[in-house]
Amino acid sequence: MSSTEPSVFSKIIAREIPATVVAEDDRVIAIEDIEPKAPVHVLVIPKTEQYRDVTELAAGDPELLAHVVATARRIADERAGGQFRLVFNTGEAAGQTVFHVHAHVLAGDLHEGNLI
Ligand code: DGP
Repeated sequence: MSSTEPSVFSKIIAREIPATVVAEDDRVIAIEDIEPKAPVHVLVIPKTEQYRDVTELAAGDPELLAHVVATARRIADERAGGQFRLVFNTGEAAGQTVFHVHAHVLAGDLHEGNLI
């Protein structure tokens, strides 16, 4: 993400790009992943794009990180009986493609084949 071009997630938050929104409040939005890797695959995204990854978010706004985790918990409770995997890809070599911090909430019939 360059500092001048909004991230794809900022465009979704601004409703410039469509997405299936499953939860939203003043600080985060949760959307269905466009390429689901599990029966439940939701992204929980802080609305601010000032943090590129979870390490920056943890250092800069730990309360917002806790809110991301609590939102993931609630979605998993509602949709997957409370059992879930929470993934923050961190860095290009680790599979991160969007440099606007986001949590993958994965649940339902997880196995090695749908690890992201
Ligand atoms: P990561 O590889 O951790 O940076 O994950 C980025 C995820 O974002 C990836 O699973 C696909 C998803 N994604 C990318 N573009 C879009 C989009 O336009 N809409 C939705 N819903 N998801 C997207």
